[in-house]
This record gives sequence, structure tokens and C-alpha cells, in this order.
Amino acid sequence: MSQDAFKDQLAATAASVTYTLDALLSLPDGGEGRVVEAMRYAVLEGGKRLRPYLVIESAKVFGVESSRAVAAAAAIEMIHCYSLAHDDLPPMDDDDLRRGRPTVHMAFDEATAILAGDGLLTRAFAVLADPATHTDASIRSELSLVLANAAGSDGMVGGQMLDFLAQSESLNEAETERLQSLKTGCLLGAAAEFGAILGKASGQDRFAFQSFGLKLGAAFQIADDLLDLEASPQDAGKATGKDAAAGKATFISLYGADRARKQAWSLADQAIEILGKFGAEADGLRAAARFSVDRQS
Ligand code: GRG
Repeated sequence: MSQDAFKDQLAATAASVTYTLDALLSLPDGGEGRVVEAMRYAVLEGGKRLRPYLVIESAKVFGVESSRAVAAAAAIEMIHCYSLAHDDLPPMDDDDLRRGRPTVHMAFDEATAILAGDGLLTRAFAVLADPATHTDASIRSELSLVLANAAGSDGMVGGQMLDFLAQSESLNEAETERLQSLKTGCLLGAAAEFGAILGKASGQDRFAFQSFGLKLGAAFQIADDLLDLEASPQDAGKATGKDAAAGKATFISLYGADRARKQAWSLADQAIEILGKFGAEADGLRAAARFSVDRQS
């Protein structure tokens, strides 16, 4: 699949995920409506929707129609957007700009941004537990377990803790790899595994899809670090040049930009190799692995 065809497919998926998120987050009456407004602000505008794309494309490989995967895909996007809203807060990255517009705490206030993140985190699991998401309770339970592990202290939250600690200590390659795998890879791994779970794939295929997402995630994070170094804030839609200033542990800080770029492409190739036994139906996923490195934002 060409990168242009991939971008069209990603845009179509993004539109359907946004439609679903909009429907899942209707505004209640009363003062608590403000937190839902902030949750909607955090999820509805912008964003590449790569994690939902991985869910939907992985599900497709196992014969699941996108309409039957989109709610689970929206749940993962809720978790992702909660993490961005919290990561942008002053005690963490202290960012004013995200997806080309003010961060949630700038558009609302810090307390509301914390609550919006909490609201999205819990709502994601309500979506997964809802029979409207999948009629089979064992599938709903598997999805919930995989997402809880990927997003919690054994995954994204743990990685964020390591990222915070790494500002005051220097990490070697293995430690940097682990940090990035937990912070970024686990959620992308869960997204690809979600498709396999929805498609009732074998344990072996589930593992392969999770491994694909993890490799793609490792490539994606190095590309993110390169964008932080090289992209303008306008193109990235967020502040850039922050990693070096904050002393963040990245492959660039270890080996420089050229070697980091080579490493990112090698990881994308490894991700694609994992899908070797699958046919053309996995081409969207292969293109996603290449896009993870080749992207401009
Ligand atoms: C605060 C619990 C908590 C976790 C935060 C994911 C994360 C951990 C922080 C976000 C900041 C960051 C640079 C994370 C690495 C993952 C990453 C590159 C996120 C940005 O993902 P994109 O590019 O964003 O897919 P869009 O806006 O396209 O959805």
C-alpha cells in the first residue's frame, strides 16, 4: 500500500473514530457537564488516531468488520488522550500546545484537566464492559485486562514514572528501550492485540500482533524524539526541542540523530517481518509501521 493510500485510509478511520467518540461522550445536564466538555475537548479534535487504526486494521485481518471494532478502538483512544492531557500538566511536561491548539489545562484549568483525564480513563473501561461493544463477555473481559495492563503501572504509567526519574539520572540503551517500551509501546501493542482478541485469534497470533505493536511503538517513539529535535512547533502541533533541555533519555541523546533514524527504520522493518505469514489484508498494518517513522507530526 502506498503512503498516500495509507493516509487516506487513516483519515477515514479517524473520521469514524471521532464520530464514535462524539456519540460515547454526550454532554449531561448540570455542573458536571464541564468535565465532559473538557473530555470532549481532549479527544474530539486532531490526533492521528493511530492506535484506533491499529485496532481496526488488526481486527480486519481476522475477518472482523470495522463497525464491530470501532467502540474498542475509541476506548483505547480515550486512554491515549487522557495520558496526553495529564502529561501536558505543569508538574509533568508543562505544555501549552497540543494538536495545534491549547492543551486541556490551558483551555479549561488544571483541576478540570486532571478530572477530564480521570473521566476518560474510567470511561474507557465502561465502554469495554458494555455489551454494545461486544456481545461476548469473555472478549470484553480480555480487552479490559489487556488494556488495564498496558495502561497501568506495568505499562504506560510505569513508563511515565521512569521518564520522570530519567531527568535526574542517565540511562543506558537497555534502560532507555525499556522506558520507551512501557511509555509508548505497551499501548500500541495492546491496540494491535485488541484486533486479534476481537477476531478470536489463536494465542500465537495474539502474541504476534502484540509484538508487532510493540516494535512499531519503539520505532514510533524514536521518530517522536527526532520530531522533537527537528520539527517546528507549527508542523508538530506542539512545543519541540524540549527533550534535550529536560535531559530526557532518548536514542538521540545516546547515539545521535543519524543512528537513531536508522534504528527506527530497522524496528519498523522488524515489525513488518512479524506479519510475514499474513497476506494483503495486513497491508494497512505494514503501511502503519512505515508511517510511524516517516511521519511529519
Ligand atoms: C500521564 C499517565 C501518563 C502517561 C503519559 C503517553 C504519555 C505517558 C505521555 C505523552 C507524551 C509522550 C511524548 C508520549 C510518548 C507517546 C507519544 C509519542 C504520544 C503522542 O502520540 P501521537 O503522536 O499523538 O499518536 P496524536 O496527537 O496524534 O494522538
